[in-house]
Amino acid sequence: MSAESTNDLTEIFVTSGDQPKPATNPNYLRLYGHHLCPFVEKARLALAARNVVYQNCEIDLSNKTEWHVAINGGFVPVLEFPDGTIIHESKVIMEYAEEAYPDQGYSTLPDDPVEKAQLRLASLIIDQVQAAYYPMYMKKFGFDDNDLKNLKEKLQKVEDLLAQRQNESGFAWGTENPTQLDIHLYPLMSRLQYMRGSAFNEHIAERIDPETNYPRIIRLVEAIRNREEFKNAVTQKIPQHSIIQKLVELPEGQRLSLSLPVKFE
Ligand SMILES: N[C@@H](CCC(=O)N[C@@H](CS)C(=O)NCC(=O)O)C(=O)O
Repeated sequence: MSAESTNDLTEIFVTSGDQPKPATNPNYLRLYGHHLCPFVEKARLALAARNVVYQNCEIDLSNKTEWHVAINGGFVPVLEFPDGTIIHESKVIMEYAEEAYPDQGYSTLPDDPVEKAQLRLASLIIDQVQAAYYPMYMKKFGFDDNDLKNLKEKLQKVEDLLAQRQNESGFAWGTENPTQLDIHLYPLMSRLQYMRGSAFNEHIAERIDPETNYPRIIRLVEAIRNREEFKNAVTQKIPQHSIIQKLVELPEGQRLSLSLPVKFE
């Protein structure tokens, strides 16, 4: 790891708890993350919408360094600027990407302040879906009928929200380009779709059957995935399956943390 490149765009890896912090990149932003983290995925999507170039640094979250814990308790995403300034929290990074590059890519918010507020209000729905998703992962095969009912209700709320404005583009706000609402929805909704063919196929995917029951959600997921600028920003299906497999094999009561490397077969 000592030969890492800290002043160009070569991807770097922090894989052990005693690895020193890579020197600040004097030429580019650096995004500290993990390729399986849905919050990092939001940051990557927002940066990609604005066509922002950055160096990627993958962090082993099962083996945290002191310097990372000192930044924010050891969470990702973290964004570092060429002068060493650091920001974190996916929502904060999304807003930074939106505001700092008005002449690049496209805006992920409407111009009109009232529309903007309405979109932000609609985006809060993701917190409810996330709360319904959590037991599904944590209880694994102990996921019960009440959890399923709750999750289905929340997904129906998303489907109803999409029914208001989604058009042929597939994006939630009926816009030509994706908005922050799409970026908030995509990571969780794509994970739902990625349960197909995974260790959670029969237990969860079959019972939710998103393709039949939530066609608007699936259309949004596909619309995001088909965008050229997001090709390298979205989490891929095979790594997603590998993490579900790891979760399934995890001893009861143990917490899953995102390690490196993750085997993709
Ligand atoms: N509120 C944070 C949440 C980020 C978060 O939970 N990231 C997870 C990975 S998906 C993490 O860093 N976990 C480290 C840990 O649990 O110790 C954000 O939106 O950025």
